[in-house]
Amino acid sequence: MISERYESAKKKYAQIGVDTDAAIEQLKKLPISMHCWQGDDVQGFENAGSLSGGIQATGNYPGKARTPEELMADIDKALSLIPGTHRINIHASYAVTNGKKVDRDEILPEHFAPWVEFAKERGLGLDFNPTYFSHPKAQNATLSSEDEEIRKFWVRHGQASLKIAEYFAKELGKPSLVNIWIPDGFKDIPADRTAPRARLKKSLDEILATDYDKSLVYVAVESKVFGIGLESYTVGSHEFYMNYAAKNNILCLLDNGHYHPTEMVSDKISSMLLFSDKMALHVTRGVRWDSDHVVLLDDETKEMAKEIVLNGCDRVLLALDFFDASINRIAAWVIGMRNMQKALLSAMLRPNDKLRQLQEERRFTELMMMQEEIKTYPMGDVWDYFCESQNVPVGMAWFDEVKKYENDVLLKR
Ligand code: RNT
Ligand code: ZN
Repeated sequence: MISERYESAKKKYAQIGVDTDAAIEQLKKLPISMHCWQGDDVQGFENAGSLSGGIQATGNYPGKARTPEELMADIDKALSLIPGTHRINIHASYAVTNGKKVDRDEILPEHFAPWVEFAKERGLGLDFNPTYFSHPKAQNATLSSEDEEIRKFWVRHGQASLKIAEYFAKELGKPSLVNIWIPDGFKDIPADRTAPRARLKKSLDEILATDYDKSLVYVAVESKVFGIGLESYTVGSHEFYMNYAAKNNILCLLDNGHYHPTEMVSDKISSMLLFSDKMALHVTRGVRWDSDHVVLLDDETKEMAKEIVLNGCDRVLLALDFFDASINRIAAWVIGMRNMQKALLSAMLRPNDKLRQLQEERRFTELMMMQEEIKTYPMGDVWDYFCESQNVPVGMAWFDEVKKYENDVLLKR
């Protein structure tokens, strides 16, 4: 049944010059970095209390992970329902210290050994994020702090993070991305916009001066337009990081929740990649603000996927970033990951050369006709076949597994 549907879809796509087998091969090899923090509402293992830094998870769905074992089991469950082999994105606040208090500037590779073991056994890659929030020393500012002791503390945290990512890369034989995001900013109009940015620049210089293997560790900086309680000014703005990254030969990470609501990240990717070999993305869904809703198969996700496919999948380090505590957290991961993959598949199933040619020849009527017609092509049949060939549930069947896990595991927590 599934393979029959696939064969018929394959023929239909072949008529417009699209090779569905090739698309499946490409999708299979494309890793997405699944963010560990959807599993516990960005709580981490430090007992740090509430989430700070102008970001927020809302909802109180039962069964969130409370320990490394629970979080890893939940990730396992999610991965068993997502086709392909992926990466896991770890935040520093998910260090496994077995009850010992280890401050952020003291974290060592050994505190992440269980994550490495987890990844190794499953053939996953690992990415790393220093955690510049939910900490007493992050109450005012971090890398841009006017308090030299605080600023230095957070510089040490950044330096420690590079060493941990280097350890990930060496152990797993795959490069690791370190993504730096800080919440620093002001609620109201600043008197001086320059001084905090100058300090952030200095702090980043100090972090990057660490001795680390640049072929194994990619460093990215993530900008933002505003946060809750930090509405008027963000130290790490888009222009700040775009210039910093270009000058220092590191990567920009674009989070599509971090721009003005009508400003599209899909339109930025081509420009970024004309000036650097690689960039990184946090794919999320902002509803009216940077609300980090679960990624859907919506127009902008598809448009970003199109740009990734057109510009080279190996040039965009792809991660998800959302935290919805109002629904089953494992389902949230599965929906978001599968949607990102569906968006990529839909981009791979476009007759991209033909469409490009129509644009170059300014045959816009035909271009519009074709782009609209392919929207109802049988991508679902290719997707189902892909899921089946990857030994994951086809269609809605995965949800039965989540419900069972909710009853057997989550509701008992
Ligand atoms: C915050 C940034 C950042 C965080 C994670 C938890 O607005 O998007 O990437 O979501 O570090
Ligand atoms: Zn982000």
